Amino acid sequence: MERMENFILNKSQFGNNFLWGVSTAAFQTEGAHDTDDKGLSIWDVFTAQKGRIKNGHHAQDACNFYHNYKDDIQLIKQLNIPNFRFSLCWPRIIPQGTGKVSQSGIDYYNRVIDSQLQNGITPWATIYHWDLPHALELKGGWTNRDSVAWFAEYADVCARNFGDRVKNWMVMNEPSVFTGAGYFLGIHAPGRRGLGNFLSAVHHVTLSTAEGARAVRAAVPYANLGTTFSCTQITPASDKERHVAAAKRVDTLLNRAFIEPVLGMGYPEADLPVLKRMQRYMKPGDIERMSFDFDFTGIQCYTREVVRASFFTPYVGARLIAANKRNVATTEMGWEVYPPSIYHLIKRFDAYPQVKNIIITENGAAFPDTVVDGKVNDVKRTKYIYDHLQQLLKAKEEGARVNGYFVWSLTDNFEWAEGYHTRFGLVHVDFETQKRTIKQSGHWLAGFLKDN
Ligand code: IFM
Repeated sequence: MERMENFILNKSQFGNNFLWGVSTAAFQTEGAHDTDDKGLSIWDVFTAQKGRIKNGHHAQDACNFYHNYKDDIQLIKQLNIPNFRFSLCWPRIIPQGTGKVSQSGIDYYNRVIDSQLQNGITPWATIYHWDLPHALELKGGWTNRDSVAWFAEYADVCARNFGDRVKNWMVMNEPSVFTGAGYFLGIHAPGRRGLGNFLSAVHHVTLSTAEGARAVRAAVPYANLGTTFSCTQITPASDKERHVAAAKRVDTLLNRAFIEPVLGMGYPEADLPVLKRMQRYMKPGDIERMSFDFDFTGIQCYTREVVRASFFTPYVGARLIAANKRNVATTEMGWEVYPPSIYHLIKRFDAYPQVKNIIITENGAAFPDTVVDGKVNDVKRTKYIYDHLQQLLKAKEEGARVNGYFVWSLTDNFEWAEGYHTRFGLVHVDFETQKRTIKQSGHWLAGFLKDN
């Protein structure tokens, strides 16, 4: 077993105003899938379909955060983590997606928010973390341009109900992932495939990001307002011209196509020609409507990808070389452990003059954890977090405007198509009994964050 030696990072190196936090999402943790008048989400429907989720897992109970929230917030306090990022479940708040608001949904999030504040924890709310109301999917979901108005209505309801106490808001979580996996590859909800579904969803989500932000800004003028992007460093398989060109296309898709329109730059179609087809879904004025001056940009980084050219892959002409074929260390997700990725991405995003402030709104790792004598000795996760913090600090010391780091995740939870097998938590969850056990990584972080 690797030993935790030479751990010399110190919280004070990051500065007094640096934000430390932990992130979760509603569908992955709450459970209580049919409590009160909650509507179905696309994930409730998707997880009920045979063969969609590994081992047939579903999230009807998940971590039962809906009922355990008080105890889980106590755990955050015990870990000395001052900021908690959680998401609001759209069909819990507006069961049919538009129209009637559920008072029990509002009351529930009021309890969750108040409990954080009573414990000295600052709430950070994500408005959309993938659980679209099923009623809206029946009308075309994100492929329907009406989704922009549906989302603005929902964002307004959230901001008006919670904005008196929640000052930190994120509009979307990782649009590249939920549009790519959900609307192009069909491996996430709602399980749709194909370029038409993907491009229309991307465009409407991008418009919704800006419209949702405008709704929050109107209701909570002094909100600290951001949105989050999944980003991954892309390395060409070799310096051969065709691999370098393939890497550039993949980089454009994963790291630029979602943020640049929000920064007012339009879609980067010059470097990824398939994006020209986005014109089919665009209307006059959309370029301006897609842009918004966010207070911060959330970067969520876990790994890097190595890319080679491939004639057989449509639209991008590139394929990823799986980490297990490259003889590198991986996490339980099969993702390469590659901490310099976070450094390079912070520098990249910092280079956009429109990006004012970067917060790492997710970073973490899944490893096979087991409880032995009441302890979880997850040395690899602790080292993963430590090594990423070191890379973040390097970027910060070089002048990058990065001012926060949130670990994914508080507890082990429902990891989408992977089910419960892949554990990301600082806190272990026995899903049979819902027993929580703080892992060694959690104890390490608590010590690191302790005021002294
Ligand atoms: O669990 C997910 C989360 O919902 C979004 N970001 C990546 C995490 C790990 O895969």
